[in-house]
Amino acid sequence: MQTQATPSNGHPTPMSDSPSLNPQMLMLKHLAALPQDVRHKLLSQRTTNGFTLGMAVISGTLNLDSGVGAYAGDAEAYEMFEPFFGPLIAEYHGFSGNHVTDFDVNKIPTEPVDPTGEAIVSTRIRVGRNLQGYPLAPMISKEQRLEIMNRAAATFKEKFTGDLAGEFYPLEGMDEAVREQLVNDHFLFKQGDRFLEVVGANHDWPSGRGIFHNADKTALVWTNEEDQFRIISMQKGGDIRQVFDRLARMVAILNGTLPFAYSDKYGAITSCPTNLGTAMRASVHVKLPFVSARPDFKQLAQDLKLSIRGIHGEHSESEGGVYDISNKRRLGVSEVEAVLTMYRGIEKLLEIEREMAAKAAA
Ligand code: ADP
Ligand code: CIR
Repeated sequence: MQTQATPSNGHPTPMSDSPSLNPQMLMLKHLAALPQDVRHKLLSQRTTNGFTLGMAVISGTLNLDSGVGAYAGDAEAYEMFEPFFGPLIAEYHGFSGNHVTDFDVNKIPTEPVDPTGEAIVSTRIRVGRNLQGYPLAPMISKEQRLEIMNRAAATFKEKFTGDLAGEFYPLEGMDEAVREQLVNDHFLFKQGDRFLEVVGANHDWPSGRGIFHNADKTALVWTNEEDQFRIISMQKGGDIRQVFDRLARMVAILNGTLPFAYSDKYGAITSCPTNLGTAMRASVHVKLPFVSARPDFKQLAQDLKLSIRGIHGEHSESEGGVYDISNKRRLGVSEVEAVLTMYRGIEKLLEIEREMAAKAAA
C-alpha cells in the first residue's frame, strides 16, 4: 500500500488509491461463509439502537487492508449477528468457550522479568470497558458520551484516593501544547484511526473525550476514545506485578460505581471483537536490537502468542530497536493468564537477545 506522510493522528492514510486487499481479512471470510438465507436474514435485522450487519462490516469494506474488518455498535449486535460474529471471534481468539475472569495479583511472579533493568523501558497494562445500558462507540450519541464522562469524573473525584488520587482533564478545551506532550509521552490517545472513522466511532470528537490521571501518571483512565473507558496502569521499568496490582484496584473501584457491560461468553463487551474477554493489552516497551533484526522476529513473537507494535501505538513504527510487545489473545484467557503470556514471552525473548548479544561480542 502506498502511504502519505503520517498525519497528525499518527496513522498512515492511503493515497487516493485504495489500500490493497488483505485476502485473510476475517470479516470477508466469515461473511462469505454464511449460508445465503442466513446472510439475508441477518442483513434485514437491526438492534434496538438501529445497528445493522451492514454497519458492522463497513470498516473492512472501506479499509481493504483490515485484519478483522468488523465492529459492534452495541452489545445486542454480538447476539443478533452471532452467526457472523461467533465464528469470527472464535477464529481470532482461538477460543469458543465462556470467558473466565481472574485478577488475583498473587499469581503474578514476584521475580522481575528483566533483572538487570536494562531492557525494559516501561510497562503498561490497559483494559477496555463499556457501561451497561449504553450503545458502543459506533452508535453512541454526543449526549450519552457527555453523560458518561460526567459520571466518570464524579467517580474519580470521590473514589480514587491515596496513590490513585488525581484530576480529570476533558479533551475539549485542552491546551494544544499540553495535549501534544501527553500524546508524545504515551499517556494520551490520538484521534481514532481510519478504521474507527468509517464505522462512526470518531463522531463529535473531541466532545466527551478526556483523561484522568493520578499525580505520578501511573493510573490513567481515558473516556470515550474507542471504548467508553480505557483503564490504564503504567510506569517506568519492568515491575509487571506492581502495574497489574494497580490496574486491578482501579477496575474494581470503577466497576463498583459504574457497572460494566459483560457477557458470560465474551467477558467485557467492547466495540472491536479483538478486545473482547479481558479487553486487556499488557505491554512492555523493550529494547531488542538483536532479536528484532532476525528475519523470523514476527514468527517468533507469534509462536509466543505475542503482538508487536511500534512505540507510538497501533500501526506505528519502532524507534531505536525498542518495540511494544504485548499479549495477543484477550478472550479465552483470564486477566492473570494474559499478563503471564506477556511475562513468559518477554522472558524468552530476553533470553534469546542475551544469547545473540554474547555471540556477537565473542
Ligand atoms: P492501546 O494499547 O490502548 O490498544 P495503542 O497501541 O495506540 O493503544 O497505545 C496507546 C499509547 O500507549 C501509545 O502512546 C503507546 O505508545 C503507549 N504504550 C503502549 N504500551 C506502552 C508501554 N509499555 N510503555 C509506555 N507506553 C506504552
Ligand atoms: C482491523 O481490522 O485491522 C482494524 N479494525 C483493527 C483491529 C484491531 N487491531 C488489531 O488486530 N491489531
